[in-house]
Amino acid sequence: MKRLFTYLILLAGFILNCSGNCYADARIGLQNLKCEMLSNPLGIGTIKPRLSWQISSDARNTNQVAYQILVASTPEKLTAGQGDLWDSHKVNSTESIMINYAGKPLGSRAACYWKVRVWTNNGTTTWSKSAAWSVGLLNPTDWKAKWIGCDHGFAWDSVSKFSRLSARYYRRQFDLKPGIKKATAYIVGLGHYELYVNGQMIGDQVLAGPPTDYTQSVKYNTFDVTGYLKQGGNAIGTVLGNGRYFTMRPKYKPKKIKEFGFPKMLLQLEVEYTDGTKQIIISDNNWHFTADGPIRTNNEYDGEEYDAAKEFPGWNKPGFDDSNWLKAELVQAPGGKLDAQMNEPIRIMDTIKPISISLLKKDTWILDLGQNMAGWIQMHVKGNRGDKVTLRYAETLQANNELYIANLRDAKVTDVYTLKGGAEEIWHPVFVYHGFRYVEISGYPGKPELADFEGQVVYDALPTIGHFETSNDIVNKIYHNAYWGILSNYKGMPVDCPQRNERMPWLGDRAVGSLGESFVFANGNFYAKWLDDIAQSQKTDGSIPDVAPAYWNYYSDNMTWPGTYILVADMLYRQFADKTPIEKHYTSMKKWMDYMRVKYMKNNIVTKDKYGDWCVPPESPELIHAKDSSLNTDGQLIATAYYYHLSGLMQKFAVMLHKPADVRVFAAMQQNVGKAFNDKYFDKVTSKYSNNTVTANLLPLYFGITPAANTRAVFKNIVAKINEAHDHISTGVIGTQWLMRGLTEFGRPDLAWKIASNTTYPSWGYMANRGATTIWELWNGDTANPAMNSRNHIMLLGDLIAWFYQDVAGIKTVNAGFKQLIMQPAIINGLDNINASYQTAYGPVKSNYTRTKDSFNWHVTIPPNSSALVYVPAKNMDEVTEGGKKISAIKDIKPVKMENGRAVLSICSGDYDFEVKY
Ligand code: RAM
Repeated sequence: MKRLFTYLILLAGFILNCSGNCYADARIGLQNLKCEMLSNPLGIGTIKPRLSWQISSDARNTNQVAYQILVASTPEKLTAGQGDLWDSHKVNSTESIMINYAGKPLGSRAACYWKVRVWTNNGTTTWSKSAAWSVGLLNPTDWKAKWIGCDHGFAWDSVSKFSRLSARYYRRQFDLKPGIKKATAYIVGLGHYELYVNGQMIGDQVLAGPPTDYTQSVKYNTFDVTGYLKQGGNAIGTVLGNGRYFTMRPKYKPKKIKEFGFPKMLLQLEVEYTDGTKQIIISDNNWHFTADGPIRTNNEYDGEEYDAAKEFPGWNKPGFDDSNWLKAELVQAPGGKLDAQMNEPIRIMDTIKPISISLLKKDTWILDLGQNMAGWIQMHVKGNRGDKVTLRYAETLQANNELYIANLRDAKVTDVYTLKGGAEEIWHPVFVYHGFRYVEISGYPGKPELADFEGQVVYDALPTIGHFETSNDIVNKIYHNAYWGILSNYKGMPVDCPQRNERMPWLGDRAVGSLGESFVFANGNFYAKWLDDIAQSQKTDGSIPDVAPAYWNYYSDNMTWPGTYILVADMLYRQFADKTPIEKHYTSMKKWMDYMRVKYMKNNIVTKDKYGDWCVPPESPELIHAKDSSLNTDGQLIATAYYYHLSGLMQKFAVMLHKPADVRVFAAMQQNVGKAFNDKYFDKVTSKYSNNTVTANLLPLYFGITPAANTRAVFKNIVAKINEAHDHISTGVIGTQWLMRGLTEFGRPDLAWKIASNTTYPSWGYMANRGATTIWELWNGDTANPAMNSRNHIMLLGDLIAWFYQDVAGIKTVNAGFKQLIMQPAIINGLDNINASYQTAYGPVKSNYTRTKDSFNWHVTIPPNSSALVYVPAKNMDEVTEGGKKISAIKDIKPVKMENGRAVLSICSGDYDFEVKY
């Protein structure tokens, strides 16, 4: 085969020329077809979805040169090669992710079947396997269903600070004709729902659907239920739990806690027959309900109580006698716009076998899962009708082996299961979750055995896409703790912690953490949804809260927490090449920047802050916050530095969106703010900012406020300050967001590594050595006041995880979405081995290296249709071999230059084994 194609890309100022090679026998294929980054896109909320695919190839230098997409309205047409909705024909393009659908206009309910084939420099693929998506109900008039519910409690309920509300069970029976072709169910169940058709549960989602500000947006789910229905009598059953709709603490602090109301639902089942006719079953007052079922109460903070003796077998099947059930009431809609859920559902993602069970006192046992987690316990139990098992959850134990619950505040976190008796019973709660490692079990009939319990780990179904392992055990343990911390706190929104009476989506915790997380989990849709939550919580004057959805009312106006709105939009673009959040939110972001400027900026200094450098290691072990002013950083300095940094991002967004006037405004703003910042906080004699904390110096240095001539001196002050702290961390939530990357960028990755691998206080390793299996809220989490001391909080991770991937493993995107990479692992004494991989939208990237005193071996994988500049540590080009050959003899590798002890090489896709012998 002849060379087919040569293409040029502009990469970090270099022209790379990745020319194709002749692999006549190259096997090239297509995989992972995705629509809107969702693996199962049913009932999506857009008629202009974006399509992506991955190319697989056993040849190096495989680059797409053209593609053809076919979209058909039926699988048969697609098989026959008829793209009746869209035939893109051959499009000469290297783009393989986020291709905008450009076929016939789609409408509500459109079913789309699609496939793609690509031409590459190494040959042409056959058509991919087919994939599908469908469109949801886009117009309000598509909805014929009515909201039903019951806007009051019952005798056994209580609407008080510690609310108790039983689950509501709804059912409807109906007849269907023969010849069912297709049936689709659309459902909203607030706060949470379970859906059954003819006795079978639909879907494997749990804690469905996603939390929002229900007065702004209400998410519906779509299910294909064709296979569950039959001609004749059918039944639908739903169970409604409280979730965040009926809040956990009603009538308690009305100014602080948002209340929505009693659980309610909307359901529409659309049935199509083979003869072309249609039938629709909707929620209305023909449904029956009861609140007197087995789930007696469900409260996210306090737990779930289930009385199996109150079960009513067959309630969700046809033929059940519901004559003593109540008639469903028509109720007010929650107020928010009906939107399709476009982020992954929550599922049981993992299970854990407990490691021990021990008797605490008569009839009371302590179960240890060995891992702090969020989810619940599934229990097997056999006993008499009416036996009650109580499960209480906690993160740690007291010295006397009792649960330590002081840090849960007033969350009762107690599940109670009442047995129906007879055969073995298996149970777990469904509308609440807990954050815990230990479970206290009391009232269990007989002797509970380890095998009777299983931890079920519950979080958003985001695939794990990163792997990071080093030769350092403590760093590996920290990574493990971070991994568990991150997943524990995905609950349809990023919450701060999963255990105490809080669990709130605090913005500041994710400012930079979300970037690190994006290397570990495919969180693109998740964070895109959260940006919508944030936008919906913006006040008309522009103010953005610290918690969004604003279940807690915290419009405190500061730069660091709300600023996450802008940082996350940038993250989604960089990591996933998703430009939509920037387009969608630009106006609201700008409005917020203007609001903060007009209201709080004086002489180009932002005069308002709230949290400072939250949670620095304090001067004494029991404190939550340092009182010693030399440890804290001036809040106005932090706010102003963030204003500068965020203006830079707004400038970048304005360039992307072709808004030249805004580009000028934000550029001028940056200049003015930067100047005022240096005038106010920089001491030219000592090169120290303000009171010389690491954070005070690091923010201006890393953000580029520090004049070029002073950067070395400022960096020296940072290093001196860290040395003064015996090479330990002294930053809180804010400083830690830039620390590891800052130290690395200015030439001290070794110091960053020291901080990352410390085991003495304060450090992530200290937490691990004190038994932590997640990350703590406080550096001194083992000694501090329990009032604010969660053991599963991830805000103190700062930029650690991003740094692990970007700088330690050396996997970085140049622009958006890893089409072009910079592979530049930091070389650190004492770090001998890295084993890292990351699934980009193009496919897997790998960076595995081993360093000995006389050699450096580095395995690199770059996925098809992307390219990289690799930085191999070497004194000169000749020292570097690949696969045992000198690089000058390998045509796939283009030497670019020598730079700071690195041979910089340009490579395209494929596997490479670099070696340097010293
Ligand atoms: C606490 C939580 C949260 C943090 C806020 C400011 O309630 O620790 O994570 O963002 O404070």
